[in-house]
Amino acid sequence: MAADPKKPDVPARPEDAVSRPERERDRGVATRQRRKLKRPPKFKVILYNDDYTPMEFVVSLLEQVFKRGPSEATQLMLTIHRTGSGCAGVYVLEVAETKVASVHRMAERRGYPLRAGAEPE
Ligand code: TYC
Repeated sequence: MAADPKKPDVPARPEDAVSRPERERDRGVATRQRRKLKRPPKFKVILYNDDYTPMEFVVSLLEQVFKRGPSEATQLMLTIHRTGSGCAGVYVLEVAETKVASVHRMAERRGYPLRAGAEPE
């Protein structure tokens, strides 16, 4: 087929070289697919009470791992101590699992039986 003199075979602007949906994605324009994306599910990190882990250790762990302030960490530790468990924080799954692993690693290093777990929010 002969080349159409009205249609240049090299695009005048670089963005004309890609399909319309690709251009929209590049510019962050909302597409049907994008609007359907949901926020990732969140998980509570639960700390469980036990009879052996020192209160001060739980408080410092709530400060270090879960970024709680000193008085908030103390209140939360006492809630866990009295009720048997409590939510230390809410995170996406990978972060929640990392926090649980940190709790277990820090407690085991000191020989404490402190347990934590992640559960859907
Ligand atoms: N019950 C522990 C004690 O009396 C304190 C404690 C609080 C342990 C919270 C674990 O998740 C916990 N020393």
